[in-house]
Amino acid sequence: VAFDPLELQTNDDHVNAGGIAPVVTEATHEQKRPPRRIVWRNVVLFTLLHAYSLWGIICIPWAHPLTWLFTIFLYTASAIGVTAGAHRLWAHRSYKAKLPMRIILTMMNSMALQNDIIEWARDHRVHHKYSETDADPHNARRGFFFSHIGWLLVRKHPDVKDKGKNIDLSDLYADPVLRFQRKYYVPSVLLMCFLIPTLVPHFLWGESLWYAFLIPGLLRLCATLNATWMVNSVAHMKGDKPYNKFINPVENIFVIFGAVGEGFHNYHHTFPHDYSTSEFGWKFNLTTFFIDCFAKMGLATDRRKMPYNLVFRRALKTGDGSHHGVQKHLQE
Ligand code: ST9
Ligand code: ZN
Ligand code: ZN
Repeated sequence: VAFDPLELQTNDDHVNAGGIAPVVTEATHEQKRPPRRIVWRNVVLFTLLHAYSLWGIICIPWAHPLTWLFTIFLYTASAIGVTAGAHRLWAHRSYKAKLPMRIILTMMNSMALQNDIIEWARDHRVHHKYSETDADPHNARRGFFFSHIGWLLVRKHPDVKDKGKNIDLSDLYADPVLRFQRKYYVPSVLLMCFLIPTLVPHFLWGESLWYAFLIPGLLRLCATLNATWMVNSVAHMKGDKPYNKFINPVENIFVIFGAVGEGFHNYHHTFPHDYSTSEFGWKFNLTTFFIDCFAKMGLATDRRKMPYNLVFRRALKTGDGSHHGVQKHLQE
């Protein structure tokens, strides 16, 4: 029998106190997988989004330079609404945020159009608890396309819903800001993701409505979505595993740049409660810088951080040997 590295898969579960998930081979998964049910509405919408984004790329040279800057600003703001907001604050509770910060993050989050935060955090908790199984909404064992965008184009596997039922979401529903966002999700997206990106360039520096809609609107949205999805696809496939070689998530430099600090994915799946999702502080990690600035203002508190000695011991025990501290230790 050929050696299958995926057989060594373990589910390192720090989100909910669980054990090691049973190892199920890809063959058994495929046998019991129900037929794929394509959601054509999503296929059409995502195809249009990518087509118009290409059009946006072509128009960039004719747009106002302030529109370029504004596009980068909105990319960053909406990305941080996902990373510092939906991900590190709400899905993982890796720090606490006072009301003004929660409101700002929620507005930035609606700009990213990635589902409301309660739904995002629910899927993400399920992703950590049942990584690389059929209960993982974007199970990377189903291939690059599925984990990148395909999972948004088909009905979810029944395991996602069955196993997801047991995930505790009471903390999310207890937050009035999240209940408000969920209730008014569509108007909040219309305002933050489409109206503001289109109207601000038009009225402040006379950009054409069409270019403003196309570039800071659609192209920026498409870019943040793809950068986010790369965490699920690329960062579950190609890169080093300094902390835990028995899981699929990796450290990937391209994802680290695009996802404003969320590409240290081997670290993150090993220590999901670390508010920085990496051991390197502000290095390539705009999100950590953002949270630390809000901490300086007293709006972010209780930031949870893994002490270096525990990270090092873990890397020594289960890492693939690529960890800087482990390499130094072995040379000595
Ligand atoms: C988007 C999200 O893009 C991206 C998330 C990426 C996550 C990345 C994580 C990586 C780490 C963080 C890094 C961040 C980096 C950021 C960088 C930024 C530059 N548990 O969903 P439905 C139940 S979204 C428990 O309709 P279908 C539940 O009862 C893009 N139960 O399933 C639910 O009812 P309700 C924009 C669950 O029919 C019911 O099932 N959004 C769970 O199979 C029905 O749920 C879109 O395009 C669960 N996990 O449809 C929308 N899930 O909700 C796309 C479901 O009422 N979505 N249930 O409680 C859809 O159209 C549909 O969800 C579907 C599946 C077609 C995909
Ligand atoms: Zn992951
Ligand atoms: Zn996470």
